[in-house]
Amino acid sequence: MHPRGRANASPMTPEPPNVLSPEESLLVARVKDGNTRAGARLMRLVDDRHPRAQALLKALHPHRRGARIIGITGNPGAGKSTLTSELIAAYRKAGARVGIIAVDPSSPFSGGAILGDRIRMNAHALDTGVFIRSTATRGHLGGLSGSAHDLVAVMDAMGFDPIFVETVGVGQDEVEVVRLAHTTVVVVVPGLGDDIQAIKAGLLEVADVFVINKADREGVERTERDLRTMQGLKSGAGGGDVPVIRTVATSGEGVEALAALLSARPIETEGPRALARTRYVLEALVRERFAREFDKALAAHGGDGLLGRVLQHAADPWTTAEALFESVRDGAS
Ligand SMILES: Nc1nc2c(ncn2[C@@H]2O[C@H](COP(=O)(O)OP(=O)(O)OP(=O)(O)O)[C@@H](O)[C@H]2O)c(=O)[nH]1
Ligand SMILES: [Mg+2]
Repeated sequence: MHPRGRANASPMTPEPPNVLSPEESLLVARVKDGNTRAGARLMRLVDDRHPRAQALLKALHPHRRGARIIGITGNPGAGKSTLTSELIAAYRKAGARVGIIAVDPSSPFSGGAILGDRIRMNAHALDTGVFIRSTATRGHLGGLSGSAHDLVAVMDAMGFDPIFVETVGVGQDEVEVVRLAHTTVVVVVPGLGDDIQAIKAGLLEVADVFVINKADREGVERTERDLRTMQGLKSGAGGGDVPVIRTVATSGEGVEALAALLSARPIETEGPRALARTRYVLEALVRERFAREFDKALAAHGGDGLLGRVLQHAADPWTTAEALFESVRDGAS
């Protein structure tokens, strides 16, 4: 019943997983040389969680260059994509090749967001010095996505620097994904008034820089004051450690200043912050792997049938979870 795969593949001597075929080696070589088509191909494999993607990423790893990674997050419609597009222009003017990863929160309601991003960044569509990619926050099976990180790795090896990761700050996972960045920009807009608390605590926590975008609107002063107050409350001191920059993304106002501020920030390669970033990346990769294995284990244990038994109290959740965990553990080796 089982298809044998390639005719010459012996079941006793499986292909060493990390050894690349000549075609795969060529693909990796092209990616590190910055070839756009090769890069796009590898990113597709990464996004599809193709079985060969990891081996390719591992081979690419020695060619990473250490690009600056900038996270951009904020409430829906705050102007993140417009701002990113302006930042791209600023960095392009300075001669940089810029990568952008637009993270889709994978909600059924966000179908238009990515399209919107694409249109807003259309100005850069024909520029080979700009690479724009979209991806989903969650792995296909609900885990925290490791693919944003993997796409960053590919762009970094291709020589794009800086790399922007834009994500909508609506849920924990969506905010969390910017933790893989060296610097996180949180975009807010004026006019929130008393509702500034509507900016999720999670958003405040990840901010290295606040941007008050749409500064052409009323209430900028108040928003800035509120932000500084919240900072003060958080740090317990005078606050204000986190810089606040005003922009009008639609006219480009303030964008040069923002780009200058971002470029001046050190890229931390050691210390607690760098370790936390690394920890996040590893956790995302492990969780994603776990989510995949969990789904397999659940299916192997009867899928909906098993869920039904737990639901009907015919099986207890603890014993069932133990059995599933053991399957995940044993299957993952
Ligand atoms: N008045 C004003 N409008 C702006 C400014 N920046 C962006 N906009 C408008 O705000 C709307 C949303 O902008 P986007 O850049 O798509 O916002 P976003 O945060 O990327 O949106 P999502 O990705 O859907 O969360 C667009 O209509 C922009 O033209 C600004 O500085 N001032
Ligand atoms: Mg956007």
